[in-house]
Amino acid sequence: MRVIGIGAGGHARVLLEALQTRQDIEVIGLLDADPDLKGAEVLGVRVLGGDDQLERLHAEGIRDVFIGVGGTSDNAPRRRLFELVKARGFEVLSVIHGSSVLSPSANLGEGTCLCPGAIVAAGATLGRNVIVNTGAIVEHDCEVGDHVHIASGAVIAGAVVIGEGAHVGAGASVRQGLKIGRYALVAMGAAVVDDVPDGGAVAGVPAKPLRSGVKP
Ligand code: JB2
Repeated sequence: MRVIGIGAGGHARVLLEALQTRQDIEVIGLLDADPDLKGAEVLGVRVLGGDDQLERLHAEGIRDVFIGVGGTSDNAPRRRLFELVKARGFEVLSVIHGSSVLSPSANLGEGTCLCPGAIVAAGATLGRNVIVNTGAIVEHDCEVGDHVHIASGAVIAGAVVIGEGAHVGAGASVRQGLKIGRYALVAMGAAVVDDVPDGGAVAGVPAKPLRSGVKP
């Protein structure tokens, strides 16, 4: 299968390395919004230009992309890219690193990626375009919405519900059974012991609000 990657930065390299171990996949190019990167090579794969290349690539028969743009707090750009490629007729690959652990009773939506050492436990349900980053743990029976990013080393205990587009920062922990709202932000290293409202932001140990919630 011939595949295009969206983005040519750090997250794209993580996913590219995982894909380059697969015999059935050939990453034939990357697209990046930075015009200065055109012609550059990332792990031996050339940057072909920007997202305006998608139409041509589709016409040439490419049907599969991976979304290699991550982010550190705002998941709206990744949602926009997911919607863009779907509107152009592409399928979004779920990149599952060989060192990750995915329970057979867990469910992953389209384009959801597990980075090196990530663990997704029994009965967890993850939506579309989710990142479970390096070494992060999503425990049993969690429900994770579309476009969520669970950053490196974060631990989501059992049966937590995370709304669309939320960001859980590196090394944060979320107590079992809590609800993290849509597009909420959990700062890195936070220990979350209470629900977080839609659009809310929390930080610290135990985590306290940084801003109040906003209507979804
Ligand atoms: O709309 C876009 C777009 N917006 C930004 N389309 C395309 N095709 N590319 C886009 N980009 C490109 O994504 C930028 O020009 C840049 O080259 C790349 C993002 O690279 P960067 O290394 O800055 O961030 P990242 O998203 O790969 O990684 C962040 O998120 C990861 C999950 C970093 O903060 C990492 O530390 C983190 N692990």
